[in-house]
Amino acid sequence: MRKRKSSHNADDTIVAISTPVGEGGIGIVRLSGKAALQVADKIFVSKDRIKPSKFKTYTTHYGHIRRDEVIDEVILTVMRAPRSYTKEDVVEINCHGGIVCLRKVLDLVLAMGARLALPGEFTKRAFLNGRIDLAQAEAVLDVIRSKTESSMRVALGQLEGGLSRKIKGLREVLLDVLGEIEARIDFSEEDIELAPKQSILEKLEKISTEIKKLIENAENGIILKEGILCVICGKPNVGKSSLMNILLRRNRVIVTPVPGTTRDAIEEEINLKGIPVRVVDTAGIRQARDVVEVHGIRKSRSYIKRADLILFMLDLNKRWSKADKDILNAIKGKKIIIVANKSDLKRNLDVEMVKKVTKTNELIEASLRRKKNMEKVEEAILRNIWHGKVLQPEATFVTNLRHRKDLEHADNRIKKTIATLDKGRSASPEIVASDLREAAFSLGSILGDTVEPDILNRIFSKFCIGK
Ligand SMILES: Nc1nc2c(ncn2[C@@H]2O[C@H](COP(=O)(O)OP(=O)(O)O)[C@@H](O)[C@H]2O)c(=O)[nH]1
Ligand SMILES: [Mg+2]
Repeated sequence: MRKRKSSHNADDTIVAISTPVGEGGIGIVRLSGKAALQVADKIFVSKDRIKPSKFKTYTTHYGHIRRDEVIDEVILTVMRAPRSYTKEDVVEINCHGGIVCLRKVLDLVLAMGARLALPGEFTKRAFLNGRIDLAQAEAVLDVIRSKTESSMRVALGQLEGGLSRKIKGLREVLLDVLGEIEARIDFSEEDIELAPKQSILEKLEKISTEIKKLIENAENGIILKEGILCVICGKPNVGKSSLMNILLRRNRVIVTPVPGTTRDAIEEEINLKGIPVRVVDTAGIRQARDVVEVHGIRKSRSYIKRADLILFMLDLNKRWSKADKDILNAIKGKKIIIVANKSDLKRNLDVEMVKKVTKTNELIEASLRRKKNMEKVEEAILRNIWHGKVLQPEATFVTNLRHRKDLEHADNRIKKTIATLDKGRSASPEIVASDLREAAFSLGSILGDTVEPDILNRIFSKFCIGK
């Protein structure tokens, strides 16, 4: 892969503490750049007095970091360019994991002429030096932040270049087509009819179908990565907190027979068959009795606004009431699952009427006390997340909004071209070529071949320092 143009100070040798701040068994100070080995030579004393610049690549050495006095007892690893994370000379110093000694080693390295790395700068260099493309660089962050095994698997797939290969393939076919069309521009005053139109159309249709598949799957990919927000609503005492505890499989929230027990919204994350689901137990929405409840109810409403899915809880023992109606109003327009609870008690709720007024058939009768039909609630949540589709974890997922936008833009241009070509003789090769060029540009921007510097900065600023 060729070297990309860097926006700033790529000649500096950068350094950062690459492990999380706090007490740990070990902490790592990482250096990368032209002077990494010279800096290491100045501060590292190995047992046999050999300097790091003489170490073989991918070897590890015991010794001390010292200037005037010993600062820490460490293990130092050298990874020489170009076979390293950044494709530059990299030195990693495994120190004792306390923040004081890590800071002291870091300060010493800074004093020897290295510069503190910006967030994500190591990975940015890996990208700029052409070891990975931009989609892969973004996947590094996704791997670090994965919340479940499934999302981790998808991120790793992207890091290993699964998505990139697909995009690259599509882009190559597109560039071929573009080449054919551009050749015509030079040769004739005639319209595109002179080109082998049928074969061009077929190729474009094929690319468009592939892109569409990726876009369709993107919704799932983004869910897999970000998870969904699932909010439990209902009037006081219907069993919202009981449901929260059952979903979490622990007694997180206080459950009592007193209406209004939960006064604040409580958010926790669960792993539902690989999907990170943020579940929120809310204060029951009703006429507030005091100022605490006012705030609690306000928070409930704000969560409802942001929710991807609402679990609307009802009490089978109680008739449909104004309180239920108010909540139904508050959750209008949201995807809802109704959990009609307390099926162990006498029934007073007209379930058929509820289905009618809520316009949903997704109603589960359950008894949280008896743990009856609990798995049905979880199944319904999953069904709603995937719209009834079966998730294939091996598929290539787009998990990134930026990628989805670029794909949509590319597909737009390609569809426009197909429509123009379909119109027959009136197609202007110049316009067709310019649309396809734009489409190719969008695909290239996913890989980072054609990306704007400020987009780059935005992407890497989300990283932590040291990655
Ligand atoms: N009989 C019966 N009582 C339940 C059931 N689920 C919850 N409860 C009781 O209803 C009361 C209110 O429950 P809670 O979860 O605090 O409701 P919330 O106010 O909606 O959070 C508690 O006394 C629970 O023990 C159920 O399935 N059957
Ligand atoms: Mg509660």
